[in-house]
Amino acid sequence: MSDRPRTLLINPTVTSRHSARFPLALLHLAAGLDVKGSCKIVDCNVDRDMPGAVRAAFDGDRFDAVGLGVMGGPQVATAIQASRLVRELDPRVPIVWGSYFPTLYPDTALAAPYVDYAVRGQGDVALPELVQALHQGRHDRIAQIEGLSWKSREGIVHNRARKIVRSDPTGLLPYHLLGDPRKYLAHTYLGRRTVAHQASIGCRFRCTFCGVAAMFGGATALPDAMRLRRDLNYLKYDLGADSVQYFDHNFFDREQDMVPLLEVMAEMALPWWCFARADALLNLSESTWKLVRKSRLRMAYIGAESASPAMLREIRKGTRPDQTLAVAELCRRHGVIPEMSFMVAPPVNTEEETEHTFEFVRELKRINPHSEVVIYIYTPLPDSSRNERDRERHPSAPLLDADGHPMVFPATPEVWTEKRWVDYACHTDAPWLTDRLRRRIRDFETVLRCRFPTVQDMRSPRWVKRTLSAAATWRYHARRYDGPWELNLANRIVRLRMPQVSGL
Ligand code: B12
Ligand code: SF4
Repeated sequence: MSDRPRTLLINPTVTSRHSARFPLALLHLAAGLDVKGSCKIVDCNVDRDMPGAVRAAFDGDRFDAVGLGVMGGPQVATAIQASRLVRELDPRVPIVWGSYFPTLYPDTALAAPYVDYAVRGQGDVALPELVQALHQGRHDRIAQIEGLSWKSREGIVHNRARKIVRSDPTGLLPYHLLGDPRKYLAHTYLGRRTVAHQASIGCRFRCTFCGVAAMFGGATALPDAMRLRRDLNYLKYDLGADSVQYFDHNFFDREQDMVPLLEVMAEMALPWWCFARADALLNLSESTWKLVRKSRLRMAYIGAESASPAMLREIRKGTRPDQTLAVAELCRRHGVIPEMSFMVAPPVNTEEETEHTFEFVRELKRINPHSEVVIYIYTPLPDSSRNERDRERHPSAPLLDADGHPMVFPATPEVWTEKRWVDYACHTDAPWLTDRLRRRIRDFETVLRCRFPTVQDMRSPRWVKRTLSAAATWRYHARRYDGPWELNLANRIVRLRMPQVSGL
């Protein structure tokens, strides 16, 4: 083996080829690994024959470690499949899982025989340190690597947590490792060649339900304007991108820090989409809004979460329902579409909260009919998976299933692949829901989706959307959501798009 460590990074399949975007996590890791070694990336969202692609990666090559990014939900099954195959191809190569699943559930990930190491939180520095130690046979260093969980003879060891860093590779991300990066540009509502980009890392808030708070512990790191200019120049002029989807966990941070970034974006004038908070947008001054308009912000995904002030307090969201309504109006004035996400059916006051949210959505639509609405089931994280500090300061109430028994979360990745747990991870079902409420939520969503088809649906012709909207109008006005058989039938034929599953 050469004296430079070599790593294989795998993005197990999680979405359709059409929805595949830059695997930004693996590109960030590759930038760190490339400093002292080299690596290869296999993106199974693009290489649809996952076993074939993994086998081909091993053909004539050897690795010090294989890293897989694993998000809870449908990716757990494909990560298991890829990890088992890696073990078969080279039983000696250590397998490392990183991303949200092993961060939230490190013991569960390490319960699998095909996972040797779990990286909790950011991997940009932890993974290169691990690979270097493995390459040099320095197993004594493993216990010092912050953010790492691993198997010792005595059992699972969780090393100290690692602080978030804005790793700043001197150059661009190593896009060339993906072959031709242009294959990741997609035709979306924003433009014909939309690119995915991440400017800042983390989020300074600590909402109890959010995986981002568990991953980054309420910290954020912004890029400097020069770096953003360099990145956007490359994406726009070298790759030909005409619009940007920012994956930043929470784009609008403190106003004074955002202005230099918005100035760069206004120069580039690439229509964009981002995650944002209602309070941050409401606090922007008129002059900053002018920059936002100039930069061509088209849509902001805002976590409205709930119509109930009490629930918003309980989940420590830090925003209020009146701010959700106010930001819908503000966005209307500035020509930005607010894409509002709600979490219905919480474990307590389940039906009442849900109906209250339906009414609130109607109010939102009245204020700004262009608001897009995404509805999830509120599926809280188990206390054990929250960030250590938050767990101690604000322990959450125990979760009970429909029969009042304490919920037991899966102890192996395999159990997380069962439909009920995939649904839990994807916020589409929870054990405390009754069949009646499940149907009620589905029916409300159907009526709403038909009445107000999303602008993100590029596939359905305009006349189809108009016809469906007209067909759904009487139900929406009369609040007759239950059993919309005619809309279900029409939907089966045209299959309206669901952004909560496929992204933009
Ligand atoms: C892009 C994306 C997707 C894409 C996948 C990518 C694609 N299209 O090709 C799609 C749209 C498919 C998707 C789907 C889902 N997603 Co998603 N997604 C994201 C998003 C916006 C960006 C991820 C990203 O690239 N980040 C940029 C990189 C740089 O950061 P990172 O991923 O955190 O990576 C760092 C660390 O995690 C770690 N790391 C990551 N991988 C690895 C691998 C190794 C080996 C190591 C060592 C370390 C490591 O190091 C990285 C670099 O610092 C995040 C939110 C966010 N801003 O991160 C949500 C997010 C990851 N998704 C989330 C969820 C829940 C989902 C779903 C499972 C459910 C849902 N309802 O959204 C669905 C599945 C839907 C389905 N198919 O049924 C949650 C996860 C939270 C949690 N509790 O687990 C997030 C955080 C959104 C949120 N705020 O809730 N998603
Ligand atoms: S919900 Fe949004 S604001 Fe709250 S911690 Fe998660 S990313 Fe940050």
